Amino acid sequence: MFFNNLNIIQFGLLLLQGSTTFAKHISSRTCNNCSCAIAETLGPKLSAGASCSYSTAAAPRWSEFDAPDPGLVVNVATESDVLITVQYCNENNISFLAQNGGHGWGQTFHLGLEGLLINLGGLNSTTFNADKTEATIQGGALVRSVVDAAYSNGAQIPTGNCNCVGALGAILGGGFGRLMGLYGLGVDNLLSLNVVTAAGTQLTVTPETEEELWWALRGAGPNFGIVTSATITSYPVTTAENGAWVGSWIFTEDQIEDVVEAVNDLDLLPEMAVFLYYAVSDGTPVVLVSGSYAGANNSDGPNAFASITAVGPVVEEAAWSPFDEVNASGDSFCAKGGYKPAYGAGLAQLVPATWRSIWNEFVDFIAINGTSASTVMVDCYPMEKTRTLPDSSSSYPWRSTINCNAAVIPWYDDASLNAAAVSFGKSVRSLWYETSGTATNATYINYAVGDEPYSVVYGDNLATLETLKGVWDPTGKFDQFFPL
Ligand SMILES: Cc1cc2nc3c(=O)[nH]c(=O)nc-3n(C[C@H](O)[C@H](O)[C@H](O)COP(=O)(O)OP(=O)(O)OC[C@H]3O[C@@H](n4cnc5c(N)ncnc54)[C@H](O)[C@@H]3O)c2cc1C
Ligand SMILES: *[C@@H]1O[C@H](CO)[C@@H](O)[C@H](O)[C@H]1NC(C)=O
Ligand SMILES: *[C@@H]1O[C@H](CO)[C@@H](O)[C@H](O)[C@H]1NC(C)=O
Ligand SMILES: *[C@@H]1O[C@H](CO)[C@@H](O)[C@H](O)[C@H]1NC(C)=O
Ligand SMILES: *[C@@H]1O[C@H](CO)[C@@H](O)[C@H](O)[C@H]1NC(C)=O
Ligand SMILES: *[C@@H]1O[C@H](CO)[C@@H](O)[C@H](O)[C@H]1NC(C)=O
Ligand SMILES: *[C@@H]1O[C@H](CO)[C@@H](O)[C@H](O)[C@H]1NC(C)=O
Ligand SMILES: CC(=O)N[C@H]1CO[C@H](CO)[C@@H](O)[C@@H]1O
Repeated sequence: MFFNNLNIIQFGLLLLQGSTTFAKHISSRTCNNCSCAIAETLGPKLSAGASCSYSTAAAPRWSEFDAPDPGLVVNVATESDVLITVQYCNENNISFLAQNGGHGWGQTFHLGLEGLLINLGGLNSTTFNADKTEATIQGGALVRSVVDAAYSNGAQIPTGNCNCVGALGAILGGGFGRLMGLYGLGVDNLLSLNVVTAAGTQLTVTPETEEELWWALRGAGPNFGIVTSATITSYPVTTAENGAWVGSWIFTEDQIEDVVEAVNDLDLLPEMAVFLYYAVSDGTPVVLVSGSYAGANNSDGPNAFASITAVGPVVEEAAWSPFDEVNASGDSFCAKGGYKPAYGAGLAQLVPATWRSIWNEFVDFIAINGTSASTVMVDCYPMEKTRTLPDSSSSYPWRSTINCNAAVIPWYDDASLNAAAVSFGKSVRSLWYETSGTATNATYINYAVGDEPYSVVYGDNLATLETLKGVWDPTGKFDQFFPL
């Protein structure tokens, strides 16, 4: 949905001129729909920096496939704006959804023109305590801004890998990233959460204040509230150590079995993470492996990935970069727009024959005109640190199960390809599940779609989460992301 930008109402500017001007301005426009009425009555309650828009242009999404299609976007500027907006929606029976990085690809969003999108993008600060051991991330901060803030404060914060993803969007589902071998999952590093609840109250949630809600938010966050800010452990490191060596290797199709076996067998030290992709390069499908080794600029990286390079890549690139420049998964994945009905699976192992079958499916799909940005990917992480905590420590269910998150991302601009893309996505996901090496089908919530049985997303926590949902959100106001 793209409305004209001219319709943007700058509440802040208008409020500075007084409420009479505001009313006059509104009445001078053709304003006879429900969204208009909301903007008129909610707008004056918000802070000066907030604005409203009938366009989603200021809050673009990564994928247009089944994307929320709100009647009104509220661009909040303060944490109180979130509270006021939720209270207003509750009083007026308006459905709402918070948007952060806009990368959620679950197909469970159903916000329509009668609904309101709360764009958290203005809540983007990351601040630190004096000794840099704790950081407070606001609800709309993107990975890029958190990584930049951490680097310039001589610290590291566990985030997702891609610059463009909402930092808390990723963390509230679990939070995988290249530093998790050292620090554990994102949820393991949270210290407290400022939350706007379904009841329209603002709570500071810690293990001491609200033990059950604390547990639920760390794995199923989007079902239980809007986190306006989170305090998280930050790890001071010297500038020399605040970087990573990243190697990228391209292999040819005939090497698939050897490459997959090498990635599967790789001894992942805590500093490491490894990524395997199928992608199209200069019109040709290729197999790409990328390896990350966090720490100072020394020779540990190449040694650690020697079993990968032994397979014989046709192209090899490697460099050490300071952490604010490390983004090996590539800004290319971040590109917004187009249709990307992605499907994901959690894996305990990578099986060469499965990846051969997936290659064949990939090659068939990208033969369709306009699909060459499509990709198949898997991220594997050292899990020892994460497994020092018990499964029961948070509502993220697959701590002791999943070593790797895989996703297939069909990517195109022509909606007539939707059916072919969905079929390709589901087929690849089935291939993964069949040889996942896990006892049951399991998918990390942030890589899931919504057509899976919810036990695949929530595991054995499903019943407990449903009970807590009844306590904290009995009328299902947070019902857009794998609703419990
Ligand atoms: C290119 C790309 C790279 C990725 N890389 C990683 C990665 O390295 N590690 C990883 O773990 N995941 C990764 N993911 C998956 C990612 O975690 C999910 O897509 C996640 O849902 C994105 O969050 P977002 O804020 O960008 O999206 P949004 O669509 O804005 O949010 C997704 C859901 O979370 C809710 N939400 C977001 N912020 C808040 C908040 N502050 N409080 C309450 N609810 C909130 C939203 O309401 C929505 O329901 C990646 C995804 C993509 C597309
Ligand atoms: C509501 O009115 C505004 C202002 O005239 C307009 O920009 C917007 O498109 C309308 N919304 C719908 C859902 O018709
Ligand atoms: C609230 O809105 C929903 C539709 O969005 C409607 O079904 C329901 O009847 C409304 N409830 C009240 C009390 O108006
Ligand atoms: C944070 O948001 C403000 C207001 O939208 C913007 O001007 C600023 O550039 C953003 N900062 C970062 C680090 O993204
Ligand atoms: C990392 O070390 C290598 C080898 O000493 C050197 O060539 C390179 O310039 C260094 N990179 C950075 C960014 O310092
Ligand atoms: C491929 O699609 C583009 C538009 O996406 C179109 O311009 C082009 O003609 C198509 N090519 C073929 C061979 O169909
Ligand atoms: C797991 O996924 C596979 C492949 O999609 C499917 O055949 C199987 O029925 C699923 N298992 C369960 C228990 O749902
Ligand atoms: C290696 C790499 O992809 N570096 C990129 C990291 O992000 C910055 C800013 O987005 C880019 O300029 C770099 O090219």
